[in-house]
Amino acid sequence: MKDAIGRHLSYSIGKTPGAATLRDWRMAVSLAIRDRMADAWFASTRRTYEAGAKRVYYLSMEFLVGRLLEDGIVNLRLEERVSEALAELGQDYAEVIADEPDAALGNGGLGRLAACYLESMSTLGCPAYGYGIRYEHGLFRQQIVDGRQVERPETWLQQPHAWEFERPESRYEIGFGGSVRDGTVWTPGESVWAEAFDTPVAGWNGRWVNTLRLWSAKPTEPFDLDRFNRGEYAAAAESEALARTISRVLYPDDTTEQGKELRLKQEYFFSAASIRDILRRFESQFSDLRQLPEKVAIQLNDTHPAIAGPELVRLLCDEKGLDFDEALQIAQGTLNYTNHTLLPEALEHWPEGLFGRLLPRHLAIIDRIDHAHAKANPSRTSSVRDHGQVKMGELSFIMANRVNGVSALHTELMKSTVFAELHRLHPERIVNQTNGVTPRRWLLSCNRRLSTLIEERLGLGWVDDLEQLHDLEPHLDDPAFLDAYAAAKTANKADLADWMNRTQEGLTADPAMMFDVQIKRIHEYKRQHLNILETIALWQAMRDAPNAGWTPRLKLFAGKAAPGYVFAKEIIHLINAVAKVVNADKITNKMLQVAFLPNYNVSLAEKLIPAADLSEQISTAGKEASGTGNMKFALNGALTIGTLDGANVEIRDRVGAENFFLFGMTTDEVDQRRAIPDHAAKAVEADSRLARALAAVRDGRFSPEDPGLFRGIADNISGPDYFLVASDFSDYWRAQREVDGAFANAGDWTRRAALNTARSGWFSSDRAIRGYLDDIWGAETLL
Ligand code: GLS
Repeated sequence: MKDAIGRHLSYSIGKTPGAATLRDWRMAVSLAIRDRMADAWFASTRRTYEAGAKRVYYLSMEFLVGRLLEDGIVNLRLEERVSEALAELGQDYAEVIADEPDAALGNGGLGRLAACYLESMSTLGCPAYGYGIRYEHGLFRQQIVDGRQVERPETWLQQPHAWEFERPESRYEIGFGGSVRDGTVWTPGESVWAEAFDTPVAGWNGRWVNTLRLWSAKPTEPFDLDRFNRGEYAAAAESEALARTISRVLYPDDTTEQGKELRLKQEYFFSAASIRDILRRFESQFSDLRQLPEKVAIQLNDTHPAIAGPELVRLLCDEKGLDFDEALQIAQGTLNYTNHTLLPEALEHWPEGLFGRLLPRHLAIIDRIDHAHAKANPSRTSSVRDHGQVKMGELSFIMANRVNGVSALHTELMKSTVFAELHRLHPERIVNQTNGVTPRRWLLSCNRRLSTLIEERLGLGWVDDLEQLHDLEPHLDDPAFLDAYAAAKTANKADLADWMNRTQEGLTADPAMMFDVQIKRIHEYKRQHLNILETIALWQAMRDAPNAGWTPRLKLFAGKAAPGYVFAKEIIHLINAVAKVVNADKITNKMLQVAFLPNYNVSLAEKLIPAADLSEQISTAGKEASGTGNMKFALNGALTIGTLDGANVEIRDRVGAENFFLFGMTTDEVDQRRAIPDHAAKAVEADSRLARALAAVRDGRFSPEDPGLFRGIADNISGPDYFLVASDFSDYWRAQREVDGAFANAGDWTRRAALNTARSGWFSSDRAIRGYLDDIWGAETLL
């Protein structure tokens, strides 16, 4: 290992040890680890060809992979060798690992799920490819300036990326716009190249390695030398800049017409390139396109790649010469669709004008698909095109062999709400696959203290068979085990507290406090504002009775708000404003501290989750499709305070109701409550704590220099309150006080935390992928 690192330092990076920077060392180690993946990578491909096996293709706008070096080292079981080698070379292992920038190619749970699934597919030996976009800047980097979110471009690719292989020979010309002649001959008005970059994804023990193939946009028109020579430098580079725009950022602000167009271009760009690549690979091995459903399963991760359906039909008809009905049947046998949200604003639809301008041939194909479907299902009343919009959820459903939800509750709600009619017509099509998380990253490597303790008791079999964690339960009768479990948590908290106290102004975190954590995208349905309101009420109650024996708490928040989502940004501002006041209050600040940690990403989650005592999963029932953070917390021994929403329901069933703090209305109760006029005003009237906390927000207690600053939030909660913050407040307060009481009994708390770990094995992404293999893809594993 030492030689391998040394060789890369000299011959790949071109530095001597004396001149090498931390980045140089990190690059050299990364290349040495990547080398060790190569043989298994080639072998995986060879075995897939030899077996004539079915391949799985996971198309996703997001792959939130985070850092890759530690993942690679852990999965190849090279940790000791690397840390020893680095020590001999005078380098610090942890520093080298931490030098890697996060690949922030995703927004939240949907993108992280795609990353966990890729890793699990490799662990299980399922031949698979991830297909997405190689965003130059990924999701924005969040800074907090004067309490407010400021977005800065993410710069992860400004330095060479150690893990990828550029494949200039694998490129496809992707067209947009133009016109259609004779009904089928599409001549695009402009085009770009989609060029492939491949990253190997190694599973546990490095026995199988799959590929993440990300597309980068390149100009088809070379740089304009004539204009350059005339001194028109900017104009000369214009076509290149325009082409690159397509793979520049994740989720461009689509509140403008240009933003919408760019987003649709991105979706077509990566879907079309992927479909062509899939067909090319298929045809290199098989000759009959009718075999496609037998040899290929394509998973559409949400509706973002939905255009892959019409594109596949188009290629089969217009380019391969199949007739339309046959092409449609082949495509429907090959494609599957995962729905990740029921929120109407997140279910994609495109204005027909824009769609027809950019993808004229596809719009005609969508109409034909829709007509064929309506003909076969005469009782259907809805259609893909509706009120001048093209509805991508409907399209995805119609084009899919299987459609899945991501938790039991969410799947049932899909059947009874957004897809009620299509479900009636195709009652066998919707299936459930509750989400999962990879135990390699989310326990073994992020929580060394706990995973070492588990290894001492159970060995390492649980790492790829997570249900084995059940075998911890007998150890809970051993006081030494519980002490060690508590000690691991305390040490994780101490590390986090040290780091936060160094980096967060005004904060004095103490590991003896309860670490109460809410980390996720900032959204009204996730109700960070319910949490901060309860924080305010708690602070007021503490000030009233400072000696009432309060359980000391640190409230931790992190998460990004979409740049155009004004209310979510106000919530961030309010949290920071409350933190400033509360942390400075000498009466309460030994009992209550609040922090908003900037730039939430995968690496920050890896720090926070192992140190959490309490996991906040407090969405309005029916709104959180599943959640995956909730699973990571339970696995790492945080108790959940949560509503009956998404996968919380299943977590509670498994860890036991007595080890979960339930509060709030159910999905049905939410609907009933919303129907009551003035539901919020009534709730405020009935709860004096809530009224007082709201008054403090409204009257500028946290913004003395601008007293009206947060009035909008208070007015929303006591007015329309669509997400029912006010109506759930009292019960949330009650559950939080139950948490206080439980935390005060340290021994019992530890036992309950350990039970959460022991009973979370079902939430492994290996289990989820087995479910997809059996119920959706009909594919075999080769290990
Ligand atoms: C999401 C849901 O909001 C989450 O509840 C879910 O866990 C995740 C993965 O299935 O998908 N849908 C979405 O649009 N973003 C998400 O994170």
